[in-house]
Amino acid sequence: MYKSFYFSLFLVFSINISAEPMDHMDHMDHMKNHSAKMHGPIGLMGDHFHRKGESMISIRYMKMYMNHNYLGTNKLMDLNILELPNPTGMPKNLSVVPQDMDMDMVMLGGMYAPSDYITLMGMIMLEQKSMDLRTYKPMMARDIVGDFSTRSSGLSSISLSLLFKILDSDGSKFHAQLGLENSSGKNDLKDNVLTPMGAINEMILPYGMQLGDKSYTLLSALTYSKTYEKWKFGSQIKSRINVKNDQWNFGDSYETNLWLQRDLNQITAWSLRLKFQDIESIKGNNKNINAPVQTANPLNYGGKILTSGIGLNIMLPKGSVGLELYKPISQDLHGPRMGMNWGLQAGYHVSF
Ligand SMILES: [Cu+2]
Repeated sequence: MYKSFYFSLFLVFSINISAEPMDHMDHMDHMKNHSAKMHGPIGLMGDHFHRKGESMISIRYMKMYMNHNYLGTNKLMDLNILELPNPTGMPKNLSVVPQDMDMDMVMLGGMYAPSDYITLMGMIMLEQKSMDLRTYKPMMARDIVGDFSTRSSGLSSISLSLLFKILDSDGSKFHAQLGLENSSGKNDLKDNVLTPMGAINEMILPYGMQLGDKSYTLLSALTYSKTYEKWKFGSQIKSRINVKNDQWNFGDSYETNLWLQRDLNQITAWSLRLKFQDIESIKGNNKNINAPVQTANPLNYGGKILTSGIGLNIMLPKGSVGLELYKPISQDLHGPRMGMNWGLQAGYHVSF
């Protein structure tokens, strides 16, 4: 299936080469579309391309809060998790249970179009993660030993992409993205952990708390949008495929986005978005990551997640701001793992 995806990418590039240059009507069309819905919902990446000579910089802040454990589509209580085996060794059962997690990210982005057909896009991501956990006795009555928190922060990843324009006429825009992401964040960070025996040990943090996986990922996407007066409809399919790792990597993922935007007035547009993600489990492992906690198992990552987003874009005298709030509609997770409760993204773009 993904082979045919690449074949169609190749096909659209070939068509693009033979495409005719932009005519006067297209230019008029562009001016008419200069509204708050010129950019898609703020949480989308690479949703638009630029015209020759244009550049853009953006800063975005993203937050995600998780506070429930799932196995498939079912919510789990701590009690259920304590009954599960510990695949990493002793003790026999899982004994440390994640309670909640906050992820805060800052993304710095730049875009530049050396021609009407190609836009370069670069992104740097900084991340901070913090997780609260509860430790239980490893056997017998499984009493609570205590609570503790772990934290990590720093550079997470850098990416560079090319966006290829395929179509831009009559309010329809269609483009492809091809890029490479280097997850350059540290993959061996340590923090203090409360063990089931009641000791505090410094240990290498589980996969999900690391800032990166030292891998390279191929990014590819196709984006289509259609503007019709006050309305705009958009869709994007996207894949992230790991091409080179160091011991382990976060799983490949496939994502589909559908969104609808409507102008509220000259400078404001609201949006509704549906995002479907299919994320694979972690590939490979680090032998030093072993603790009686679900997150130390590479299989307990990923799943199928359908998320809704409601957003607002506002044009400013210089640039524009966007806000989007997220709530999952359904989660079928490779658990036991924590699922998202809510998220948000806020950002500022300026073009020149
Ligand atoms: Cu841009």
